Amino acid sequence: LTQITDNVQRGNYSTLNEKDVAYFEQLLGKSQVLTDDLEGYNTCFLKRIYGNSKLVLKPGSTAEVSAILRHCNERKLAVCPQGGNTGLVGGSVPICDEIVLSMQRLNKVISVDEVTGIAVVEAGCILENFDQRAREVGLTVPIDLGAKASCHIGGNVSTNAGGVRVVRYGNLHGSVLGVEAVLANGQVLDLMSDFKKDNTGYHMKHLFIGSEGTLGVVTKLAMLCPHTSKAVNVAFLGLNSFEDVLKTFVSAKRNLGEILSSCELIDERALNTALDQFKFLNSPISGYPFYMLIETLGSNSMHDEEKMNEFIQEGMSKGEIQDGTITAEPGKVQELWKIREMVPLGLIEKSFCFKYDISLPLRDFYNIVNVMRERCGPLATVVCGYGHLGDSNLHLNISCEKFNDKIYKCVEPFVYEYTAKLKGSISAEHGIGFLKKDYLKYSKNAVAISWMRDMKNMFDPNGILNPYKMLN
Ligand code: FAD
Ligand code: S2G
Ligand code: ZN
Repeated sequence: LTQITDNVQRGNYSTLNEKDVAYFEQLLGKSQVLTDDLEGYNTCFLKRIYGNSKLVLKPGSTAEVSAILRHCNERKLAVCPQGGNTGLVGGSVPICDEIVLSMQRLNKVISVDEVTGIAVVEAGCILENFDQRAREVGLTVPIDLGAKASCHIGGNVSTNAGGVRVVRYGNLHGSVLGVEAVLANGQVLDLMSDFKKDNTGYHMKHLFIGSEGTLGVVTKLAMLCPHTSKAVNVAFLGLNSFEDVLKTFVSAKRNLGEILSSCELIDERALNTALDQFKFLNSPISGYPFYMLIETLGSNSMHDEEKMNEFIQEGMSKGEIQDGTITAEPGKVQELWKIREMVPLGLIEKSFCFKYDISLPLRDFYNIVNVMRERCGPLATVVCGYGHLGDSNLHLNISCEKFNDKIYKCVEPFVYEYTAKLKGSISAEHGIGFLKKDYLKYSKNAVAISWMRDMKNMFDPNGILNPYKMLN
């Protein structure tokens, strides 16, 4: 089976030896140093990359991460930091025989302050666990995505993940107050802060948000967590055209205003694929070309329900919304969200899927789905679009029986050239990783990329942190 990584030239890194393993075992304890059954750590979520790591290390503290990196830097051993391994761009698994640095044991929620809303958490904390702990004091983590049961908050920060509530909470650059990271030479960079405002010098924490493990290993975070909302309403709407989708989005912003917390789009093929693959899902409506999941988070149920009803009535009276259901009942809310969460999985359940995560100008948001359906013809089994309409972030998915060069050449680099022509982003929220690094040039110019390389060389002169990723 030819691997997408077969033609990668292994960098001139040292090869692991027994003395290294002995050092790590003495440092971490034997049980935290794995040398077999590493398949899971070597396999990316989309099963497109199978690394060849011979060693997985599971540090339990910042000091241990520091000691590991110091050793690897001196020995020039390549390292692949790994969180929940739910990344979709091949960034979280080794490409050759890099050591996997698994953050899973650095998973403590250190503190959650219900007065300031500030939480301090270790990078390897699973997002859902972090959110559950925050909810104990009436707070919530300002990011939510379908991988929450497995992804780590450190992985979310390292990929600058977006998710379904960017409409409400913005992205992580706004909610991360402080970062602790360990640099390639083992130095601990303490950029932690308990404040929203700290205008002292360069704002270095932002360098680690979205750096995908290439500038340092994030070990701790300070996050601003909003209060949970007393009133949660979700509408699941059926619409006849993308023009109606846009009108409904504008109306939602106008009529729901400050309580609008999510605006997701699912097209008919994306929905039907999920419903076909997962019989436990049940959609309250069917038969429309487009669906929108719109959520509000507010403090007054009566008031919010009234606003939501008026918004939908108006849309229906104008013929922009054809059908829909609204609910505030927690079980039903969860059921509707489950539909959205299972959409990406439905497309990879029994097929190979080319997944694109692109930002496009809102008016052009959906055209590319029709263009690709036309261009791929019978080569594809499903061509569909869904995603974060509120952020202008489309997930174009092109499924086929199995990977083949014909369809590959039909879709890439066409999708990226199309995106670049519209001055869009070739990666809205998933990052670059290994799979998209050849396409970075479609969204960042040569001068910017050269400065990125200089920064990488300054932070990691031996290039041991997540090599073969992000920058060619
Ligand atoms: P990993 O996959 O383990 O790693 C991701 C990258 O971060 C790698 O480059 C890795 O080296 C680096 N890294 C991980 N931890 C650290 C650390 N502590 N320090 C330094 N570098 C680190 N993404 C979105 O943005 N929005 C979505 O809506 C979304 N939905 C998803 C739904 C599903 C069902 C799935 C499977 C994935 C989804 N993703 C989404 C993609 C993925 O969940 C995110 O990219 C997530 O942030 C990855 O977190 P992780 O802990 O799994 O990181
Ligand atoms: C989403 C998840 C993965 C994908 O569902 O919002 O980010 O691209 C995606 O299907
Ligand atoms: Zn997404």
